[in-house]
Amino acid sequence: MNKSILATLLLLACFAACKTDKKTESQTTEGGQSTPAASTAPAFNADSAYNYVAQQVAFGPRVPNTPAHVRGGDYLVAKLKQFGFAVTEQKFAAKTWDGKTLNARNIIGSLNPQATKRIVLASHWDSRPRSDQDTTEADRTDPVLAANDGASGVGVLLELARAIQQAKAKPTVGIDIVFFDAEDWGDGDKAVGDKEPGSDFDYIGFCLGSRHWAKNPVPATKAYYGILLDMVGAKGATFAKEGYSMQYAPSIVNQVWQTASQLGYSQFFVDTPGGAITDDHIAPNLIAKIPMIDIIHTNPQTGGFFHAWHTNEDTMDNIDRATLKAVGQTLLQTLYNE
Ligand code: AHN
Ligand code: ZN
Repeated sequence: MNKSILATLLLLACFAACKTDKKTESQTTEGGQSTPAASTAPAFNADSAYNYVAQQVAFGPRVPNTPAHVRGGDYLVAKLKQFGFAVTEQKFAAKTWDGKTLNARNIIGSLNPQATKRIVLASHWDSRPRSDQDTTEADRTDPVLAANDGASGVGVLLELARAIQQAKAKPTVGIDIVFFDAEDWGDGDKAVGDKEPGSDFDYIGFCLGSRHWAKNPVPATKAYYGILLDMVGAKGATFAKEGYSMQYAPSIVNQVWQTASQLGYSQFFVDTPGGAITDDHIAPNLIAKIPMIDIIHTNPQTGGFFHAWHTNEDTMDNIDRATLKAVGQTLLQTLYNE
């Protein structure tokens, strides 16, 4: 083969390769217009997410004002830094409905801090101080290990952070991961008169960290929207379209559920209206005016929470990699679609 034929063949080969590359950048619709195709998100590693849940649980219950809470918080700060996020620790004194003062800390990790279009991803990281829903009365004063009710959402977000750090293609939006503290001190039976000023909404003693953050948002740039994760690790979890999410941010709910459906996760993200739940998305919506939705496991039969909610049984035994994967991959794809 002479040199000029070889050069022509190489040129043709390169041309063919370039042509196939281009195909992934745009798609032609039936109408003939070219629309940008969503970039494919990196893979979410469910084993890795599971380990991040287990590592939090290994500290013991992360109840505010205990050494396990301090160690658990330090672990989250270290992980976010390791994954290349700029970390802010928002320390504050949280006043509880039963007269206690908690040394609380919201932990915020920011990626792509210059981006003006930002998305908040949140989960509470504290453990409930009492297992008041336990069937065994003697166990009701025990703190909750909080594998699902706390650590699961945090584990998903840590793995999401790691997956983005490893990925060649980064999302174009800015991302703020917010770990809210002191969510779970509330009491629906005893706490009264904990209303949001100017609103009928009663927090019944819950959500102290998200209320502090919503009044003092970090970073100050108002997010385009937010997604809260709560109890996203149990086997066979179902996420109905939570009531306040549908009231404040229906388009975000439908966008996330549609992305889940496209990825084959409709058995988790069920197309059913759910109850309205007091949770960490309320203050961001009411105070910070950020449309934030809540992905939360409820039982479609009873409308209640997952079976081990606020009991001694909220352990790693309930955590299932398939659920973590469905939530994490859906979130990653949602970010890469922006
Ligand atoms: C109520 O119990 C009213 N809301 C649940 C908020 C929560 C507690 N999420 C997890 N733990
Ligand atoms: Zn709880």
